[in-house]
Amino acid sequence: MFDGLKDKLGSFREDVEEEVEEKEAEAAAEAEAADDEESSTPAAAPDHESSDEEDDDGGPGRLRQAAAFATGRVIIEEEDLEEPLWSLEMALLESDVEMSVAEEILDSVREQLIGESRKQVDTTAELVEDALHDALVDVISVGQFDFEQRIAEADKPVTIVFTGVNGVGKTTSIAKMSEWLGERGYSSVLANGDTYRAGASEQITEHAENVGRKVIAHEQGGDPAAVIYDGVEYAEANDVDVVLGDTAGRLHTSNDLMTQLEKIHRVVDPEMTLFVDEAVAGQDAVERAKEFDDAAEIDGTVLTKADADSSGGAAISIAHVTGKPVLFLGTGQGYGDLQEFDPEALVAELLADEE
Ligand SMILES: Nc1nc2c(ncn2[C@@H]2O[C@H](COP(=O)(O)OP(=O)(O)OP(=O)(O)O)[C@@H](O)[C@H]2O)c(=O)[nH]1
Ligand SMILES: [Mg+2]
Repeated sequence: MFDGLKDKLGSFREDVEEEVEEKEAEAAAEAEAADDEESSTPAAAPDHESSDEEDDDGGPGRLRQAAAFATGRVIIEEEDLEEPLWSLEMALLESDVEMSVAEEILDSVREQLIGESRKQVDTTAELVEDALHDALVDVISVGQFDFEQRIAEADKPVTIVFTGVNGVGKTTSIAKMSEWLGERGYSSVLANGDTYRAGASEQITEHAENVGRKVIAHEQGGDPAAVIYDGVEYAEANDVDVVLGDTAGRLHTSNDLMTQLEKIHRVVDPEMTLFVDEAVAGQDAVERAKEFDDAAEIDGTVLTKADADSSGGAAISIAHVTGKPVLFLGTGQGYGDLQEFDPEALVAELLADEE
């Protein structure tokens, strides 16, 4: 998962390390040269007081560097980061990280690294890692809330509606979510709001049988809101905690989507509407998330097929672009392959040293 991105973040760390090592070598050479000068030309008529500002022999930067070197530190300056940051930007964009999100990450890393010697500095690698960690966590964790707690606190039955384009994994995610909830002690019923596609009912029924849940379905062509409503009635009558409502895959540009989701809202007032898309779709998934959120406010995203995604761009960008959190990652085709999205854990993994 996200291996390509992981490699690229590793390269940034190496780039900065290289720059700093070069700088250290220069500062060391300079300190040596200054020593030599001092011992060979003692008392060179100090007719003016030397200060950082007035020093024109190599500029204040060199003096500061030499001083910093004497204390075992090297100051990272803007120019040292220019090339590594440029490479990082290219790497993020290549990884399908959305432009504004990449810029935010760069600004944050730049701000945190420049002038870094004033604090107690560890190794350059640690510095870079901290800066990347903070920058990534900031953009990734936008809007995060505790999903399980929200389920626990909501009035029962809790209705969750899943929306998104064709074939991204909505129905599979519903079955996985049902498992996930079951493991945490919540019962659930599946409602087939995809009354549009032929075979949708059979498909969700098969998933439901596999995970041992009840499905509420109507005839093809029926009203999705009515199916989900029946799901809620069934849940109320049978003390079921959660109603998971499927919908037909459709384009965010379709007026139908708005009309349908609006009707579902009117009829069953769901606790959450989750947008489902596939991580492998990269920028397209980010675009769609934004458009779905504009068309029919979403509460969060389920990002499927993360197991097949090496870029990580969608996972990094979606929350920042929509202002709504990524809540789950689909990590395979099994019913257990749904992970609660944990920004800290994801960033830790992205920045972990190669084995
Ligand atoms: N590798 C992988 N495959 C997944 C994941 N989630 C779903 N899939 C696969 O994606 C395909 C489509 O999944 P569905 O659940 O049918 O997608 P959908 O959004 O309901 O599709 P429509 O109802 O046609 O709009 C299936 O073959 C799933 O097994 C995942 O996290 N990882
Ligand atoms: Mg489906």
